[in-house]
Amino acid sequence: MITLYGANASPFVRKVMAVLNIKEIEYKHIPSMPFSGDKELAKVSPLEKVPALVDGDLNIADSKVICRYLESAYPEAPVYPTDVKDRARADWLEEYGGTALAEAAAGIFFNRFMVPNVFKRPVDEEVVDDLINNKLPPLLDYVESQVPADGFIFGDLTVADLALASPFVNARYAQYTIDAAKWPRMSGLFERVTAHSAVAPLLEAEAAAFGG
Ligand SMILES: N[C@@H](CCC(=O)N[C@@H](CS)C(=O)NCC(=O)O)C(=O)O
Repeated sequence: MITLYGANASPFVRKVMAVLNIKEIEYKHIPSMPFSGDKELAKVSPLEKVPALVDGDLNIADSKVICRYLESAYPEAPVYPTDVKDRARADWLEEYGGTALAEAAAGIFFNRFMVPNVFKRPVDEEVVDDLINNKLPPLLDYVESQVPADGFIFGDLTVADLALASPFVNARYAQYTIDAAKWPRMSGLFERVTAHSAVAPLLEAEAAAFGG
């Protein structure tokens, strides 16, 4: 049986959990918290980041590595497009969602929630303001040019949709929502991803902790 390590409110852990749900793979979840000196996490995740995954004698970390492994090992219910160019574009959007976009969108959550509650430091609203008003808008402008007005980016829900939407679940916990007047496509995609049957139950489970 697969074991997944990581706090379910991480945008990266949520992405992997959604993939496991789409593929209907049973797994055991160990709710490891990064930044906590968790010795068990350090054993399975050398960089002490979440997620990490163990499948029999295989131990890997990093959501992109994990999602690719799951796609290869459990090909039923694909989570990446099969066309070579679509696949490359999906890989790029996953990269974009997991780097600059996550830093800005999940960064709002990090600063408003993690900083006071986990690191016990006061919230610096100037940092949050910079993320919301300077960092995020050009990133969202680009995303808006990449996503469809209806449905998902490649027809069925893929990792590309999950990677772009997941950081905004965190942002929403920190009172940020995508302005539908400025970014109607991404706002709509976010609503569709979060309502998807592979994602909605995850958010219900998180809601108990974050009022989601
Ligand atoms: N590229 C990694 C990023 C994972 C990541 O940064 N996870 C955060 C939690 S959302 C973490 O574990 N941070 C702990 C740290 O940076 O020490 C992935 O896709 O899995």
